[in-house]
Amino acid sequence: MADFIPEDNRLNLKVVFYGPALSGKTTNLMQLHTLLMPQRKGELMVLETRDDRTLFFDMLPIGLKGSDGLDLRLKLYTVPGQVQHDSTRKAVLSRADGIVFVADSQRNQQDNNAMAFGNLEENLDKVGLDIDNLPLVIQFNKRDMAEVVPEEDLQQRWAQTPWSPLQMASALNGTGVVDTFRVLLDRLYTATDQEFQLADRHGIDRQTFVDRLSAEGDGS
Ligand SMILES: Nc1nc2c(ncn2[C@@H]2O[C@H](COP(=O)(O)OP(=O)(O)OP(=O)(O)O)[C@@H](O)[C@H]2O)c(=O)[nH]1
Ligand SMILES: [Mg+2]
Repeated sequence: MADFIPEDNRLNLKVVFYGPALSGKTTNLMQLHTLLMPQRKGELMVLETRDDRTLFFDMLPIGLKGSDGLDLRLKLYTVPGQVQHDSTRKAVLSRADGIVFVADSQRNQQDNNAMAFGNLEENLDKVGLDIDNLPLVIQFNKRDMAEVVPEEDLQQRWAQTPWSPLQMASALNGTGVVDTFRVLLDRLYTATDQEFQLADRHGIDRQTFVDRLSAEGDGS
């Protein structure tokens, strides 16, 4: 749940990367950590892994105080995708302000995607969040792999949902990671502006919000 602290003029927001096991949630966070400007990000916490599988969560803090004075802080989390970690997923999901659902594009992973999306709907309900009112972006990752479902089929399949169009990515080489994040930020702005009057009260328009939280560095 977005949290405004008037004494510090600080706004805290939480974004969760959700999806089936091995879809590339941790890889998305690692790429954001690499690609975003150094001043905009803190340390990437990669917690409790075994064989590169997330057992608890990863977290990357992002944020910056602008000349407008508002200290915008975003915490990006990943959940563990493996089925057995459901109680951890629910805990990480609680009070989320936005979701990036990372699906796996490989043909043989489509049932796992559907199951994980159903699990997201279920857990959102359990933590008292309404999927229809939550900024949510769906990314189909691993486009570089053989045997992926064609983009056109995926776009068509999701066309009648509020989450169309889908974002395509190959997180392993960074493609589509920042773009996905910017679409999420755009949707997050709409929701946050409604609740906290970012434009009227803080002078922060959509472009400023998105750019401040997703400015890329020069690789140094
Ligand atoms: N070829 C390819 N491999 C990827 C891509 N994204 C991630 N991977 C690989 O897929 C494996 C799983 O990636 P992770 O980012 O750890 O997946 P995760 O969703 O965090 O998995 P859990 O923590 O178990 O839920 C790793 O070996 C990654 O290098 C991609 O776009 N293309
Ligand atoms: Mg992970």
